[in-house]
Amino acid sequence: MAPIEKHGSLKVNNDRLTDAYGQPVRLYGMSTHGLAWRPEYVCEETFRALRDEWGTNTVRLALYTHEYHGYCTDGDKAVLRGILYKGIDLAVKLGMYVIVDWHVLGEFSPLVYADEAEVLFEELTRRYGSCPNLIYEICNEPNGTAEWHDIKEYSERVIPVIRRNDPEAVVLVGTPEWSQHCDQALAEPLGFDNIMYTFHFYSATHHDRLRSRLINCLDAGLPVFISECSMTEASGHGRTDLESNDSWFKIIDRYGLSYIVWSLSASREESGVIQNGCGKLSGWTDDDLKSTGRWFKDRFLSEND
Ligand code: IDC
Repeated sequence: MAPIEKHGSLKVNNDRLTDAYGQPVRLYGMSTHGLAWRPEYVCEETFRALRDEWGTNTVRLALYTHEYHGYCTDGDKAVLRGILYKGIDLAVKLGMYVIVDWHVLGEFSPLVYADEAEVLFEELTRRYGSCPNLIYEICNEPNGTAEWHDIKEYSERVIPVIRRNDPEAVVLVGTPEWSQHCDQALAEPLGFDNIMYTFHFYSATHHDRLRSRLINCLDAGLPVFISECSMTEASGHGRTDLESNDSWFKIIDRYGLSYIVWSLSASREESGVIQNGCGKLSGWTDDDLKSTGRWFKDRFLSEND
């Protein structure tokens, strides 16, 4: 049964993501790399493989706003929107959940491109309205000088735009320092329903200090969604740390968290789960995957949701 048939439209009940039947539900799957970098994976063959060969229920579409032909810099908006819509339409066709990720990163603060965000989310929600598959992630990773009050101000602009056309949609909100400061959201949460705050980890860089921060927030009842993680260093390169990764996944299991893995790409970096040079769009064997790909694929297949 397709994920959407099983769970229908999602809601945030207290601190939990729940399905149309009021049962707790967990989303898990792969994030694309930037849509401008790797558009080839936004195709039916790949999404079908993610659903049927890897057992995932969600795909995240990363639309960079700033870097490398970013949507708000030198990217071709029409082309990028075309790839984004294609990805959403495919996920809907295959009954998967789809996270539209407004990939704030190089510009630090989501306020920099807030006008463009309003335009895109207005257009998206007009187009997809009450489609239960969509989840809106309005700022991937604020960082640098961006503080929680900037993210709040931005959210208070963008969330009402989304709510006008899609009143019940689940919205994911990033936090300062590359979505690691969920404690600041806990201290001063947003005044909207159906919100989850994102938390990102890269197991070889992030250890106990951040795990404790996350646990404190979860124990205090903050709704948290891991919309990006990997077992590499935060650069996306370097070694993997299996032991630290196991500690992170113990938390994911204990609290029933959703998690999305960075990234579906055959890049030179270890976080790109497919071997550099492998051109396949589906049917990846273990030899076609890096150690990250093998680990996460096994993990997805062990989910029994
Ligand atoms: C990285 C990509 C890399 C690209 C870079 C651009 O893997 O190919 O050159 O972005 O700045 C994040 C970000 C995500 C990063 C990833 C790895 O959300 O965009 O991707 N990462 O560095 N947060 C922590 C790690």
